[in-house]
Amino acid sequence: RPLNSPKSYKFEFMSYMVNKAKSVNKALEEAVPLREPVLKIHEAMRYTLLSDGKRVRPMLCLAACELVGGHESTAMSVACGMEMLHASSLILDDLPCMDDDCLRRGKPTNHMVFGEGISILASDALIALAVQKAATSTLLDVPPERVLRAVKEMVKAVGTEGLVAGQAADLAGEGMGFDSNTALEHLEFIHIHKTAALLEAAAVTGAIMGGGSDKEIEKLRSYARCIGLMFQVVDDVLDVTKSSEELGKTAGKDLIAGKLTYPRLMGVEKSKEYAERLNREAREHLQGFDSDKVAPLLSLADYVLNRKN
Ligand code: GRG
Repeated sequence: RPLNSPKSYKFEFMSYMVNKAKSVNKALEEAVPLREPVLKIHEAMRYTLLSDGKRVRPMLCLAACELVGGHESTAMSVACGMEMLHASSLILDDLPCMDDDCLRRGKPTNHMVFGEGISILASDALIALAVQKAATSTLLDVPPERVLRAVKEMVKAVGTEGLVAGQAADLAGEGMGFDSNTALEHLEFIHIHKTAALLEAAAVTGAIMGGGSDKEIEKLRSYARCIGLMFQVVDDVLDVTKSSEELGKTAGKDLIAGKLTYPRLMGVEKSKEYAERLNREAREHLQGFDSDKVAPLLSLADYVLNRKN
């Protein structure tokens, strides 16, 4: 199939995603098996971890590992760990004291089903399991220095240099007034920490496990950071186009309160241009890699830019 045909290219990527998601789902199921006696805490962990997600973070981790010459199995435990950290953050994000959501991935949120107490514990346990799982990679033929470096990147992406920092800034900004400059800075800080940090860690840990050079690891970090920001810009644009409200009109004006979004700050057209620029930047960071092996990551960038929901 010619790779320059957009249709066949998309199809190739979709089947790549589906295949990677299948192997990740199998490994996740094995990582949190249903045990006797069935405990509510295990059910709660499995409920969110195994529910229908796109598995973008593990896919990114495995693709980065393979890009630098490693094998899928080398990074699988770390890839599963990345999805556990993601699931943990989704559970917390949905709590009444955070975003207070009742639906996630088409199902009632974790706290709606299991109650807030068990839900918080399931989130904590998923972080612990993520680190435990990644650490077991030492049983493979991977030098322990690599495993340690990967674990360090994983936990960094969760704490006050990652998810926690982004969420804290999000909470602190609620109801605050911003002028257009500080608003953009604040929004970018939130997304770099809440979304890009975990995607970055996924790509970086994959490259570390696969034995990538420092230069390769940093290129993948920059690529994933662009993907993370682009994801949020596209998300905001989709929200506007879906609700068909002309939020773009407020661009450039002082923002008193309400949810900060890119269309609100720069208008819909400029937001779309920004997303396209991030896509170009993401691709530039991949220059110099093997052109066949880099195809999944190039396609992922296009997929994030062009998704419709
Ligand atoms: C201590 C783990 C921990 C977190 C504390 C609550 C919190 C801080 C951060 C929230 C982070 C968060 C939920 C950000 C949103 C990230 C995002 C883009 C979610 C949607 O990702 P997709 O589209 O979802 O990959 P699926 O369902 O496909 O996995």
